[in-house]
Amino acid sequence: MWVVATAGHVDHGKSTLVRALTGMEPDRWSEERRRGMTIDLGFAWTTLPSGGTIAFVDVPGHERFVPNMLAGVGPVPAALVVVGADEGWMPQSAEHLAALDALGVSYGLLAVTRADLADPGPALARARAEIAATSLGAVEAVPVSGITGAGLPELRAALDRLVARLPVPVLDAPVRLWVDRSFTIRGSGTVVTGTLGGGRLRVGDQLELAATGEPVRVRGLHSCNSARDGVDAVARVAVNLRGVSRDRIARGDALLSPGRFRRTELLDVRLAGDLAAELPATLTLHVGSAAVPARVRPLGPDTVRLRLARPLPLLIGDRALLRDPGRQHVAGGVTVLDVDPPPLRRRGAAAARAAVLAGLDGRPDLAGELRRRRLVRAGELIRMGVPVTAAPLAGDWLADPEHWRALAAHLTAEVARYAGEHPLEPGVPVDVLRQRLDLPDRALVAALARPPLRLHAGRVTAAPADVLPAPVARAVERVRAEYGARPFQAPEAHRLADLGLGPQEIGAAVRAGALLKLAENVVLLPGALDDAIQVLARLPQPFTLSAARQALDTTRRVAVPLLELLDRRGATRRLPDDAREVVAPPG
Ligand SMILES: Nc1nc2c(ncn2[C@@H]2O[C@H](COP(=O)(O)OP(=O)(O)O)[C@@H](O)[C@H]2O)c(=O)[nH]1
Ligand SMILES: [Mg+2]
Repeated sequence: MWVVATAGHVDHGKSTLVRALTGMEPDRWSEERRRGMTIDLGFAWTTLPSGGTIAFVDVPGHERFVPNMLAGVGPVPAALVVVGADEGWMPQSAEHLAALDALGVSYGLLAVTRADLADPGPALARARAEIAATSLGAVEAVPVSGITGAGLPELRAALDRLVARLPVPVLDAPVRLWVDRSFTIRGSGTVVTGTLGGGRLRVGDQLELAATGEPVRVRGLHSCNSARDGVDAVARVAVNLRGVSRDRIARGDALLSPGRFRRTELLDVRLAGDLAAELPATLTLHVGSAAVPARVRPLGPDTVRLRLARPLPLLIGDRALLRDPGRQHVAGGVTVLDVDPPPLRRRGAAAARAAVLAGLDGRPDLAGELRRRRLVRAGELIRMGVPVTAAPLAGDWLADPEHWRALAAHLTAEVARYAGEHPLEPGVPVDVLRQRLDLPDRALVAALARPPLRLHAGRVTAAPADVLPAPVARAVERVRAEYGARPFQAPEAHRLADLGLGPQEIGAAVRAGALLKLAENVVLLPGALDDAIQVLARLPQPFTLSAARQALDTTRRVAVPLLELLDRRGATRRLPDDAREVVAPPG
């Protein structure tokens, strides 16, 4: 299916033409039919000569209802511009065309209606020239009469040629269905309709209400009045929602693929045509079917920051329109450059921001976003409309390569600084580094701690474990000199204190493999374990604690924890009668 919106001045024959093409009544309201004037959007569809289905979103032409018109064309990529042959180019011909141009609509067709009432030539020439100057470019033009039917076969053929040129919809795109109508059907509950421009919907799908983020489930789907299990873009679609009351969803809201959009109230945009300095301070932003008041803050000559009265699910590159409801004219188009812009707090921040925006064009650019944001989650970027093609560094974090290198250098410096401040600690706790580098996630510290840095037991260290602070190394040397010949004599607590070996120093020496700790304040030199097994293996097996103590020429203070350590290592085995035997004599 293809969807085309009408455009043009009131009473030029848009609804009549849609009626003639489809046999359906686009003016849904009795008031519209009584007054003979379209007030709100109308929907009708037909089969083209090629066999494809075309649906029309018929818009009101009256200037009072321009917001309704914008809600209709916002999500639609193609337009049928209608100009009356007798009246020719009129104010809302111009305003509607300006709106299509602002939204970047680039596929269209011109129908010069009421051709039975006047020579269509002049109106056709003028309209074609006006259209050629916009995003629509050169369009086919067909004179028609909605009353006599003259020209309708030619118009149908031209519509077939138009839809054949329309871009192929992206079916794996996330769904953002802008709601243009919502109503209740007895027995079914809430139904919303919209133009599905990309992606696919299935009965049972879970979606998100844009206004609140609330999850909703698709209970039923209709397209062109027939029930469907699934609907692929492009299509007019009616979605029956489970468990959503009618008052919670209305025109301007949207149904979204979960997790694929961020709701933004603050965005930076580029103006197409308008000068930032000349815009009023408050305007209405029209995008999709939504119309939201926006505070305008000029940044550069053609860039502004918008603060919306309520959040919208916008993506980088979205086209929208700023309109001044008071002055009743189209202010012009905008392209969304950033949906998560930095706050402007410091002096000069606005000017700096303007300089950044000057280099953006609304095309999502991963490398550029990383450069500007430095560190960002992949999911955040996807929700801004930036395709993520790079692998995350940790968790789902991505970083600008240059920033990442700077962080790694900073981390190395902090590890060295901390080692200087706390020479006896086995490295810097990960959380301390996370804070010092102002990182949002511990996983990033781990990812940055690359060799020669090491991450062990929640700490990052630069020094290999066997490098001891000099005073500790000297103390260990003294122990070695004094006790090397009496390997099972542990220095007394007061001797350790004299040597400057407190609990922290002993801990550092043990981690470095320079001392062996048997118990609090009981240390031996590291070779003592192997030596002890040699000695014990020469005893008659099994042997008692007392026999071991004598053979090792030591005290219970050392022998008890030493044997227990050997037991734990599996070198000795403790028997039920408290005697022991050597399990694996040294080879
Ligand atoms: N003679 C003639 N009258 C037309 C034609 N198209 C529309 N009209 C009449 O013009 C008036 C406005 O038409 P309508 O379709 O409501 O215009 P819209 O406001 O653009 O939707 C109605 O009275 C129609 O009957 C046409 O091609 N020929
Ligand atoms: Mg109408």
